[in-house]
Amino acid sequence: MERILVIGCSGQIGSELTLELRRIYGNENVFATDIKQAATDIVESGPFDILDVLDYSNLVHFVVRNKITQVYNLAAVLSGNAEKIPQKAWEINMKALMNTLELARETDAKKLFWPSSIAVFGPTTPRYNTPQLTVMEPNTVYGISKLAGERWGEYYHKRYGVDYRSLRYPGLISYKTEAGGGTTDYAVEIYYEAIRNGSYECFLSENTALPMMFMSDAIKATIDLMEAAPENLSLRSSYNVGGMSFTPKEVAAAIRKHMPSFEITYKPDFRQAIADSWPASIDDSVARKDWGLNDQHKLDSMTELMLNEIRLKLA
Ligand code: NAD
Ligand code: AKB
Repeated sequence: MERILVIGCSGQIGSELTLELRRIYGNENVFATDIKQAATDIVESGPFDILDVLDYSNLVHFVVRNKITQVYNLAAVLSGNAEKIPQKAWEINMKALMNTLELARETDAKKLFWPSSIAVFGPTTPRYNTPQLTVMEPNTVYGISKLAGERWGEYYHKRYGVDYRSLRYPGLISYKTEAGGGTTDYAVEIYYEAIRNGSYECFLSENTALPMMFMSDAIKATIDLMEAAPENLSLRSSYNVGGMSFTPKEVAAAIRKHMPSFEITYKPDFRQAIADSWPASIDDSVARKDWGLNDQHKLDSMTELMLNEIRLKLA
């Protein structure tokens, strides 16, 4: 029986991934942790503890005491926030990863999921249909930490047999928990503001295309990757996953199909330069071939869901 530790269960991904893992593996086998309080549904459906991934000794004790076999490590400072505190963000992002790699080397928690990002690519990378293997010269501290992290993950797999697995998530869109300080956050905020105010001031320019994925597709992809037979995984760096690609102007048009009076204005800030350095769309054919990536949502179906769910949530 797998016993699973989720680090970062209170964040945008963790708040949904934890519940799905509990549905599959049983509530009592999924240990939710974070440095901040979790949502009521997580606290009430299974074990929840405050745990700092940067505190290695506590982490090891927790894992041994609870006989953990798998770890999903979601703790990180995202791209927009990282640019405000570059040295600190590097320290946090790398230590959070290295502690769980060491944990996997030293304990029975041998299987580790750690998310990478489209931020591993940079301005010299081919921008459209970005290949799995290509030029990678990220120019953000977040992207540099994700690229270094991928290299360390592959190294621990080859050198120490750690069962490290990873996805290069695009921008993730969800209604349960608001996004945590990234460049793709506009694509979550826009739906909230549409319902709250009928308008949105976007921090990216109207034609900035970025790859995105709806949260339920991302969670399915994550668990499918973790459940894939090891012999099917040709990559131990991180898999491209693309989902869909759209611009702020296109999301606004999709929202107007349901709310004709919705208005958008554009006031690009420092995150524009980050978005301009990232791919506009992603080639994820290796993930499709190796372990059957099969995402469902496109812009229109996701927009309808987002508007309906946020309307209910804010009512
Ligand atoms: P988030 O900021 O919403 O959540 C991260 C969680 O980690 C927070 O609840 C935070 O309290 C927790 N945390 C921070 N420091 C911690 C520590 N020292 N110990 C324990 N917990 C700590 O982020 P998210 O959007 O859920 O992203 C999770 C992971 O996925 C990150 O590695 C991020 O880089 C990656 N990712 C996210 C996206 C996206 O669009 N959401 C895209 C690409 C990659
Ligand atoms: C961010 O914008 O920082 C994240 C990501 C794509 O890694 N959403």
